[in-house]
Amino acid sequence: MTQNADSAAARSLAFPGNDGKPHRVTWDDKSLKIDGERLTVWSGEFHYWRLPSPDQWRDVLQKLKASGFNAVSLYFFWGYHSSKPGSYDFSGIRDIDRLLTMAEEEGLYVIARPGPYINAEASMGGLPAYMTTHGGEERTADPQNLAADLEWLKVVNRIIGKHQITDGGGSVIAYQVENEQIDNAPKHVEYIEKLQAVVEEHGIDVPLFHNDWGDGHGYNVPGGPGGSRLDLYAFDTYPLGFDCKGARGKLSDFESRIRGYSPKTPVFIAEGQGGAFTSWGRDFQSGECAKFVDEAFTRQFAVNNLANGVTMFNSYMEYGGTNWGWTGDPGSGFTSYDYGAPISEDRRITPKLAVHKEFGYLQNAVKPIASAQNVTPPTITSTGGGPVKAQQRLSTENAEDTSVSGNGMRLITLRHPDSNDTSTSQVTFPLDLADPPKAATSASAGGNESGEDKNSAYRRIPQQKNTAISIAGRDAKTLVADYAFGPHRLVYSTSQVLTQLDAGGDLLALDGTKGETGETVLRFASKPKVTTLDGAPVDVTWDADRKDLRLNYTHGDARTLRIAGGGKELTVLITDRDAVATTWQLDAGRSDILVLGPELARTARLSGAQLDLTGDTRKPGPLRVFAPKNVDVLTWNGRRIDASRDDTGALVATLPGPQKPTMPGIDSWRTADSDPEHAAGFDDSGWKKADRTTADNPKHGPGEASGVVLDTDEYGFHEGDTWYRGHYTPAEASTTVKVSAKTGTAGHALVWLNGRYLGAQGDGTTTHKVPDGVAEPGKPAVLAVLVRNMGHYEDWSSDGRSKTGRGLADVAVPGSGKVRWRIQGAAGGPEPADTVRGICNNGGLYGERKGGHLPGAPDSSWRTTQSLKSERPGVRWFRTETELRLPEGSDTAVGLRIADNSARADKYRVQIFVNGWNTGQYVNNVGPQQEFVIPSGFLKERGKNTIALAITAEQTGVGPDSVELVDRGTVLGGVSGGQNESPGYRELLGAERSRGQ
Ligand code: IPT
Repeated sequence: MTQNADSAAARSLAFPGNDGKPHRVTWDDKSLKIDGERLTVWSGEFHYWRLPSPDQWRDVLQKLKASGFNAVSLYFFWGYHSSKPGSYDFSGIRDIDRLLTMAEEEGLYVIARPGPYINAEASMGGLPAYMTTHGGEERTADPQNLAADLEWLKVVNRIIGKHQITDGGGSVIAYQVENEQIDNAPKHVEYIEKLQAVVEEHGIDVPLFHNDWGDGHGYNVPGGPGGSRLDLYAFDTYPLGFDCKGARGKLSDFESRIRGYSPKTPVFIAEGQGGAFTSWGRDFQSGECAKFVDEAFTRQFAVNNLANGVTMFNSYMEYGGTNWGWTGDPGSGFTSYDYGAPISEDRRITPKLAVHKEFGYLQNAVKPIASAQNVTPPTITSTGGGPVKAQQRLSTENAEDTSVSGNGMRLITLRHPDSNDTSTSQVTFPLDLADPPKAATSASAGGNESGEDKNSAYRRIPQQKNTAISIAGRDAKTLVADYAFGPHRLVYSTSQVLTQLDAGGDLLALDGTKGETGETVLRFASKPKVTTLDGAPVDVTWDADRKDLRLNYTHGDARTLRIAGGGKELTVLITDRDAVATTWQLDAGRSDILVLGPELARTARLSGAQLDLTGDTRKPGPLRVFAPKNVDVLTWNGRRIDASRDDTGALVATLPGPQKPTMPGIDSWRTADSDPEHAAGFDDSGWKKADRTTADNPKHGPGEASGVVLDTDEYGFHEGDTWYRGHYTPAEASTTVKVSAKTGTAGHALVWLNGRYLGAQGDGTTTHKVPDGVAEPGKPAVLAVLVRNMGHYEDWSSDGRSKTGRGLADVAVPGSGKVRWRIQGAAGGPEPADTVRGICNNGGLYGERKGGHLPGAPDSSWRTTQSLKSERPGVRWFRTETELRLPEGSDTAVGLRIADNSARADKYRVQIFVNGWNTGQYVNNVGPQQEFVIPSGFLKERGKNTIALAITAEQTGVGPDSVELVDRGTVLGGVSGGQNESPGYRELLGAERSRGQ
C-alpha cells in the first residue's frame, strides 16, 4: 500500500522480546516480572486466520502497540493447518513463524494459546475435522485423541518454542494449555495434566496456565487438580453476556475469591470481554455488539479490573476479523467476526480503542500500579445520583522513590456499585496522606462542606469550592495520588493520568470528560512559575503551607502549561477523552515521543536530528509532536514535511488526507447452471462409494434405514457442500423420501429424485413427498442430495458435540430396497490442489470442482445477464470482472453488499468468491449479514478482480436484487502489502483442461 512499508518492516523496537538475550520470567501475587522488573500485561486477542492477509497482520499489531498494548494473545487453530493426519501447513496465510516474528518486531509480548482445543467460534473449536471420525472422547486422554493432540503440540511448539523470551528467541512470555475445560472431572484433569507434561518436554519454559471459564470455579489452579505443572491461574470473564440486544450483565468484585483459589499468582484475566460474537439468524449484527459492549462499559471494566488487582489482562477480541471460507463454527458465527471489537473487521480504529489506550498508557506510565494492593478506600460523599463505590490500592514497594509522602502510590477508583446505574453523582472525599502532616493542613483546608474530614491531610477533594468529581451514569474514574515520577511529585489528580514521559522534556498528560472539571495538585519546594503556553488559562493556587501547586480547569479545549521551579521543568498537557483517540505515545528509540492529531501514528524513529513517523490520516489536518529539542527534520510516511516549533516547543505541521476512491459498478454477470449432479442421467461412476457399514464414532452411523455410514467426514470431505447420489430400483412406487441431514445451524439440503426437485430442508429430518410417476416400480431410480455443511460444532461443554458429524445421517425411502450411495465433496478431499487457499476455501459444488471460483476460469460460453434470480431450484454460478482503482499509498476497506427486498422470505444462499478466495456466505432466509468485508489480501487494489457467486436457490425466482462493491473508508497510510499470491484457473486446472478432461 504505502512506500513507507519497508522501513516499518525493518523496524525492530528495542525491548526484551527481541534483543536476542535470554530473560527470566517470574511472578508473585502482584504481577509478572521480566528479569525481576514488574510488568502489567495489557494484551489484545488477535486471530491470524481471521485476517487472511498476512501483510496486514502488521497493521493490526502496530495499531495495538500504538494504542498502549504491550502484548498480543494468539490462539493457534490446529484444523487450519492440518487437513489430514500427519500433515501440517505453516506457509503463506498460515505462517505463524512470520506472525511471531512480526510481534517481536513491533514490540509486543505474546501469550501463546495453541489449544489443542481453542473454542474461539472456530470450526470444531479448532480441532481438525478428521478428528470427528475418532471413536474416543475428545478433550480427554483417550489414546487416539491424545496421540493426535500431542502430535499437534509437538509441531506447533517447535515454532512457538523458537520465539520464547526465556532463551532470547523472541517475545512469547506465557503459554496457555488447552482452553476452558468444563470441570475438574478426573478424565479432564488427567488430560490437562498430560498435556502440561508434554508441553514441558517440548521445551516450553515460559509460565504455563489454563483459562478457567469464569471467576467462580477455581479449576486448574497451580498445584491443584489439573494444574500440577501450571504456573499461573487465569480466568475468562464476559460480564455483559452475549445478547447484544438484551440487558447488560453487571460488574462485581472478584479479587478475594481469585486470591483464595491461587494466593501466589497475579490476578490474570486471560479473556476479558472486548465485544461479543454474532450468530446466524439474530436480529443484531456486530454494530449492535459494539454499542452493547461500549466505551462506557470498556472503561468501567478496566477500572473495576484495576480495583481488583488485575495486572494481566487480555481483551477478547481486540480485532475480530472474518470467518472466511469454512473457518467458522455454525453455532456462534456467521461470516463476520467483527465482534464489535475496538478494531473493526475492516481494520478501522473505533472509539473503543481509545479507551483501551487510556488504560494501556496509564499502566505503562504509572509503574507502581503493578504492585498495588487493596486497602480501605476513602469515605465517599456523593450527591445528586445513586451511591458511588470507591476502591483504593496502595503500592508500598519502593514507596520512597515512587510517592510524594513516602507511603506509596495510591490508585483510587470510582464507579456506581450498580454498573448499570445511569444517574449522575457528584463525589467528594477526604484524602489522607502521611505528608503533609495533618496539623499543617488545618489552616488551608476547604470550608465546612459536606464530605470533609478535618483529620485528613486533604479534608475534601476537590478542594476547589463548588466542584466535585462527576460519575455520570456508567462512567468510572481512576485517580492517581501520592505519586512521584522523576523529580516531580503528583499529590493527586481528579483527572486521569494519560501518561507521563520524557519527550524532549518531562511531560504529564491528563485527560477527562469534556466539560467536567479537573483538579491537579503537584508538590514543589518553592512556588514555581506557571506559564500557559496555549489554550485557555487554568486557575492556579499556591498553597504555601503544603507547598502545593493546585491547578483547576475544565476539560475541553486542550491546554499546555509549563511549570518551572527549583531547577525542574514540567510540561502539563490537559486534554480530554475525545482527544485521546488521536494522541499517540511512541517509542522512537532514543526517546519516547507524543504525537497529537492523526487518525493513527504507527511508528517513530529518531536518527540524529531527524524524526521519521509513519501513520494514517482520514482527512488533512494538523500534526503536533513532542519530541527531543534537537529534532529539526520530520518525515511522515517517508516524505519530508515542513514543520516548525509552536509556543509550547512542539513540532507542528499539516498532514495530507486521502483521496476518495470511486468504486466500480457491476453491470452484468456471466452465468451458468451448475448442478448437473441433480439430473437422473449424471455419471457419478467416478465418485467414492459411500458403503461403509461401521464407524468408530457412533454419531456417524450407520443410518438405521440406509444401513451405511453417510457422514462426509468419514469419506474425507470436511468442508462446504457435499453431493450424494443414491441408486436403487424400487419394488413399489416411492411416495416419500425421509432425509436426515446434519448441516449445523442454518445449513440446508436440497433433494431431487430422478431429476425432479422434491424440496429443501434444514438440519434434522424432513419427509419429502414424491409426486406420482417420479419413481416407478422396477425402474432404476436415483436420489440426488446436496448438503451444505456450516462448519463443525464446538465442544465447549466437553460432551462430544463437535463430533456430531456432517452431511447425511440417514435416508429412508419406503420400498426402495437397497440403495447404493456415492458421495462427492471438495476436489482432492483432504488434499486440495489449491494448497495456498487451503482446505477451508472450498466445498464440493460442481463449480468449485471445476474452478469456477478462480480468476481466469473459462466463462465465455456462459450467458450474460443482469439478473441474479434463480430460474429453478438448484445451483447457478455468476461471474464478473471489475476493475478497482484504489488510490496509492492508502488503505481502503472494500466491502461487498448484497441487497434483497424479500424480507428474508426468499430461500437462497450465496457463496461469495473474490479472486478465488471464499470470502463468505450470505443466507437470505436466515440473515442478518448483508455486507461482507473483503480481506485486503484477496483484492487487487489496482486492476481486475474476479467476483464469482455460487447461488443455491431453494425456490424459483429468488436471488439478490443487486450485488455491489462498497467503500467502507479510506485512510492515507497503511502498511505495505497487496494481494496474496495465489493460483488462478490456469495454474490449478489448466493442465487438466489441456489433457482434454
Ligand atoms: C470463551 C472461549 O474461551 C473463547 O474461545 C470464545 O469462544 C469466547 O468464549 C466467546 O467469544 S468461553 C466464555 C464465554 C465462557
